[in-house]
Amino acid sequence: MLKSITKLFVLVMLVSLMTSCGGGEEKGVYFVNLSDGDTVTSPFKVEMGVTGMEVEPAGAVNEGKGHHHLIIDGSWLEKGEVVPADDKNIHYGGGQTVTEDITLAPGTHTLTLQFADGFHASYGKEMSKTITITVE
Ligand SMILES: [Cu+2]
Repeated sequence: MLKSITKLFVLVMLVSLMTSCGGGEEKGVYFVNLSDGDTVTSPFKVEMGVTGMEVEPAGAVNEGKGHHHLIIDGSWLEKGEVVPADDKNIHYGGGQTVTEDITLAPGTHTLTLQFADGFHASYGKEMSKTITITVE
């Protein structure tokens, strides 16, 4: 009896250890196809990745879910701040993770990925990533 309880205990410990490893995935966003310092030509493709959260279309606020925004020559937004909608702040409210047609003037630009909730309220710096690219 005691032996089987010990076995069960060890099993439970192992399972919880494995689960916590999987759940310990760091939250963040990243550019799948671009790196800091890259040179591109317009129009160019931007693939957006996220870890620790899930992409869903805009409309309702659900915990742990949201959509991507691409901020051109701007900065990440404080948690709770609503992402503006203009030609420098592009929403992917359909739940898109890729855009094929970003066109920018030649020169140096920053691209910021900002993850935000279903009402477009920023998840803050933790859920953002900024890179600098050169457009030829
Ligand atoms: Cu949005």
